[in-house]
Amino acid sequence: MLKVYGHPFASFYWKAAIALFERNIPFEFLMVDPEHPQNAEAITRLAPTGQFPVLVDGDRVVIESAAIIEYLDLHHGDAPPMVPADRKAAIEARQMDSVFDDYVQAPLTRMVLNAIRPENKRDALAVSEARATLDRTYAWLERWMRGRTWAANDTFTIADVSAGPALFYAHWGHPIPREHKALHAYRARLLERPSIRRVVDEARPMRHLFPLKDFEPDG
Ligand SMILES: N[C@@H](CCC(=O)N[C@@H](CS)C(=O)NCC(=O)O)C(=O)O
Repeated sequence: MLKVYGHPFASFYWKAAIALFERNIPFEFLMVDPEHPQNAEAITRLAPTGQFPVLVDGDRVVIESAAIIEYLDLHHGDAPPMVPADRKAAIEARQMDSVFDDYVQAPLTRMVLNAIRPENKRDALAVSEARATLDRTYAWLERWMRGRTWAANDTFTIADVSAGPALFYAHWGHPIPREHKALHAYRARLLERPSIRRVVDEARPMRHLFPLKDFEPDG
């Protein structure tokens, strides 16, 4: 059986888990936390900086959420691929996967990492830059999503797999302006998707771990 190292509250683990749930692939979940030091030790060996998700399939190890999703497309389950087989369509799906990872999830992560530092090591400038990046990306995504159901090619793809965790957490840390109606509607659509509902629900008992406390998530 496939093994996946991760943490139920971690957005990049969510990407792997959503793809696994979409494809109905059973897997053994290996929790990375202080109570499972053997798992933390394993990913330190398997991934360059000890980050997760890490997928182990027999003697094959796959790191990086996008690579894991493509690996599952190729080797596991018979659902439509998360990266479209058509190469032109795949470009848009990969493009939007990067937009959500790099310009939504990444600035939010910078805010979270800043908030969990000791108070005298916090960096207000980095936080305001992260918030400005989110504002610009939200405005761009609002224009992009008008008239669309899903983020790329109008089928559910790796782009939406990334968008689910990124928009869930980003809206919690830095709310999407009310007037971005297309983006709000897209986020709501993502949260209705059973695979995404499932990761949100599995993480629900850990919500107290989220360090940006100004706003309660609506998912
Ligand atoms: N580019 C990586 C990012 C992975 C990542 O940032 N993982 C986070 C959890 S969501 C992590 O391992 N955090 C713990 C750490 O950095 O020690 C991917 O797409 O998988």
